[in-house]
Amino acid sequence: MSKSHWFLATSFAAALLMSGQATAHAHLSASVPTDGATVGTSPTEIDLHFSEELNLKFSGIKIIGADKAEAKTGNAKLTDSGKTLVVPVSAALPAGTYTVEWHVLSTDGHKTSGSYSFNVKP
Ligand SMILES: [Cu+2]
Repeated sequence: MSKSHWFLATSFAAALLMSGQATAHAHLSASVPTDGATVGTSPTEIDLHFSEELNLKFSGIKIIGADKAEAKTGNAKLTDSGKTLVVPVSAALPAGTYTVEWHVLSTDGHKTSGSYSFNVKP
């Protein structure tokens, strides 16, 4: 095999491998509070459980209140073999509806994002 043919063959193999991994990016599989939940007291942290291991540096959330104000959060960390993103809520959330906007990078190099809502009871 010539050098250029070898290059083509390895590129093709790499492309196949990468397309195989495309189905493995991180999907949100569970959260605390759960999607649509109404909780009696403000959560002290938001837990997002994903299907894949995450890269913490490029993963995070925003907690948006009804008035579009962003709630203050602490430093995120990973647990559960890197699959669960834990974000501390810095100050108690007043009663209302909150949207969690998340974005993550899984260790296979794919970015995913989404959002869900929960309510804090008055
Ligand atoms: Cu992926």
